[in-house]
Amino acid sequence: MNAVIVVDIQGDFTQLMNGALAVPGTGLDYLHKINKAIDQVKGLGIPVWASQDWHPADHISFFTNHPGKKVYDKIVLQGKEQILWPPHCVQGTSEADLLIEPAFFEVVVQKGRDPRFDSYSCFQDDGGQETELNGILKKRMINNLIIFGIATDYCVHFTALDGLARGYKILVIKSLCRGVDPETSAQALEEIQNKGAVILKDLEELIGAR
Ligand code: VGL
Ligand code: ZN
Repeated sequence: MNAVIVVDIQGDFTQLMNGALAVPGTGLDYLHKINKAIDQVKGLGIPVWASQDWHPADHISFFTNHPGKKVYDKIVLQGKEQILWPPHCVQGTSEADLLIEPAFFEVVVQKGRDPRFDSYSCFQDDGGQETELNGILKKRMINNLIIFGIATDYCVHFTALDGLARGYKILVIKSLCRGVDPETSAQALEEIQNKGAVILKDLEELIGAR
């Protein structure tokens, strides 16, 4: 069984909404492409889910919560590199809203809710706390995950890695993803491909591959 996960299509990640962490290539055209893709996969009978970055105002990933640090500085947290982001996707703000009609989604998985841990992955945060995603996938007997959205080099990357580690077949639709940085985005796609993910150019390739 298949499901699509549309990752973090939220105001703060888009140029369209002048977001705090606006990712290149996320204007109105991109939103149109995402909406069209959701329509197409729904037409194939594939359930569409979404993730939503959902941080409290005192979240550890915000540079503003680290006195003396600047935006995009890197620090080490629990032995892992942490980029200090501009405050983004703060719970309850309009910039954290999904830019796609929420009724389109069967399931919306929120992540990064614990102020102490960042969570690029939709499966679990950096403290090891699982979201409900794996349980719901198992319950619905979904073993193929089709992933696209923002950001290629962060949430798409780590959700794909965690999905592979849990034994899912992972397909990423490249033309429907946008990355913070071209270099780390290319590296992310290469890494997940080396670990067994299938990178498809576009949705047509997916439909052809079924
Ligand atoms: C993300 C940076 C910070 C993402 C979330 O969802 O890709 N990136 N928080
Ligand atoms: Zn975040």
